Amino acid sequence: MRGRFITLEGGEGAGKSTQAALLADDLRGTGLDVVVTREPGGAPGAEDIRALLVNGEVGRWRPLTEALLHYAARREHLDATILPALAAGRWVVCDRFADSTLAYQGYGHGLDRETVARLHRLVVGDLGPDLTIILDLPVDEGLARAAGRGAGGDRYERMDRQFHERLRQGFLDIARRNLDRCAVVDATAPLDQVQHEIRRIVQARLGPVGS
Ligand code: T5A
Repeated sequence: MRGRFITLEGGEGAGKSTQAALLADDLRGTGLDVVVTREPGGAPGAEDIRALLVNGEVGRWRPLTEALLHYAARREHLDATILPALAAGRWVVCDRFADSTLAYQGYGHGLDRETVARLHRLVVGDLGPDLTIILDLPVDEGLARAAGRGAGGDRYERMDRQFHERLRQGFLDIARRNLDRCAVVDATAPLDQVQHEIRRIVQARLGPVGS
């Protein structure tokens, strides 16, 4: 039986990586075989493309070029990691996926929705998450959490505050337009409460899991 595909989305520092690991542990505790992966990246070639995207000057790429790089990495990630895992019956928990392109390159950088949709149809087609958790929190809080990790921040963290506000509203709009697939979680809550809420949503949306 095909595995399930769950994505975590949201702005900078929302807690996606932390919650992806916790969710995977929860699912493994029920006997499931789980792969945790991320975008951009998640496969050797895709990680090479990631380096082009997260490093360097803020204005390094034009919006369409940037979207093409994300979709190139995504196709590699799908073929090398996600699709083989799902076909083998494994569950895939992915830290960001295509909603991030619409939020960042679309709502954030102003690339129009139809262009992103056309790229998506060409590169990804009908493949998509069974469930998307959108972690929502105020921009300043997310940026402060991300900054707390030190190292000066990656290219996206250095983009201006208005950009981050647009993509926060973008993720909320994506959730409103995809009620069957998406659930928004208040990421200002303590870690364990966010974890509990995600566990509740997974069970409610995907049914009892594991053995
Ligand atoms: N991107 C990506 C695009 O522009 N288009 C695309 O199509 C895709 C796929 C790299 C960048 O690429 C862009 C978006 C990104 O900027 P990334 O590696 O996922 O993507 O980078 P970030 O989103 O920046 O990921 P972060 O690692 O910064 O944020 P997370 O994963 O949301 O947050 P996390 O778990 O690392 O937590 C951050 C800090 O907050 C604490 C954690 O301990 C950690 O210190 N924390 C909490 N503190 C208090 N309460 C809670 N509930 C907390 N949860 C976590």
